[in-house]
Amino acid sequence: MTRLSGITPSGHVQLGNYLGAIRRWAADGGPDDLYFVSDLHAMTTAHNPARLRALAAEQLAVLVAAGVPAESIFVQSDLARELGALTWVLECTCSYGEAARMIQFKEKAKGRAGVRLSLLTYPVLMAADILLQGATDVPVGEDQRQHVELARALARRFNTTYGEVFAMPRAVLPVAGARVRDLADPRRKMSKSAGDSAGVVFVLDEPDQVRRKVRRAVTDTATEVAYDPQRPGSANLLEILAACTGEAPEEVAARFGSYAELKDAVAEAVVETLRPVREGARELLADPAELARVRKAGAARAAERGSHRVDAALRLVGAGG
Ligand code: AQP
Repeated sequence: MTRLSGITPSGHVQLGNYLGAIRRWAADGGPDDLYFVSDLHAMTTAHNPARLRALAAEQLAVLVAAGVPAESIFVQSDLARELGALTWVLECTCSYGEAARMIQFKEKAKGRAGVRLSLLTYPVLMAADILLQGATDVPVGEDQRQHVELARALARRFNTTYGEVFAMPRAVLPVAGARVRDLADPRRKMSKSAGDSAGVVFVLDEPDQVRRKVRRAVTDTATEVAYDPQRPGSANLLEILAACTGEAPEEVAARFGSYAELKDAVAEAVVETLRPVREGARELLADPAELARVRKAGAARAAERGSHRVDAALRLVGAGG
């Protein structure tokens, strides 16, 4: 079984990415699991090249510092040649109607001017990500399920039309991690690309920034601290603290007499949980030669794992040498 998970450098890595995904990748990953920084996917909407490069480096450093095995990490664009060729082969296997049916495309393109063609075709690049690496299990949320189904349909069609090259992938439920909501607007999830980052704790934030953001978190008018999912602001703080301490949110709630005390405890727990990751990532970012070494080794392994599939696919469609 090969599980493949990605993180898109669409903004600075935030606490939800860490508690909901990265921490799990480090703790529960199997020997064949793969993790990648999907920088090519961050180009489907307007982007800034220098910022994209810096964010991809930051994510790589955070993954390594968080304890995700370095040998299982790679940056997507380091495989741009293999992925570009495979995406083309898969686009030639995919109908326009299939791509245009993707709900994510319809939602993201709606009402927008100058929509990039890549917003329509990125599920095919995602299929290439999956099929190149021979991934069998792709942990995704509901919103990405349709894309994994597309990858599966393309793999099956290719294999029956031209010859067996690809393993059949399936969407699997991600290991349940914490769902973190925005501290300033707990009705929405914490996101790295949120327009207003007042309620977003970034993994590389300095401790004082973390404390400030947590102290300003929106709670509710009730005075006693209790865990009630209908009160999203306070529930969010209790869930964050519980995720940091490994307890249940109800258990945590019983310890506090006021929101001020709770916020202090949440701030300290978050600062301490993120400390080793922040310090490790900053150290790596300050050592570009070491970061480049890690990146190059990951790219070489990923290319070695996947390039025979592109070669075989090209040969079978009647292309390539
Ligand atoms: N708030 C969150 N709580 C728990 N888990 C979260 N994840 C993201 N936000 C939260 C998980 O982080 C992993 C990597 O995320 P992604 O890069 O694939 O994109 P995303 O889910 O869309 O994350 P963001 O931060 O919200 O990015 P933008 O702003 O670009 O949309 C995934 O496993 C995700 O579940």
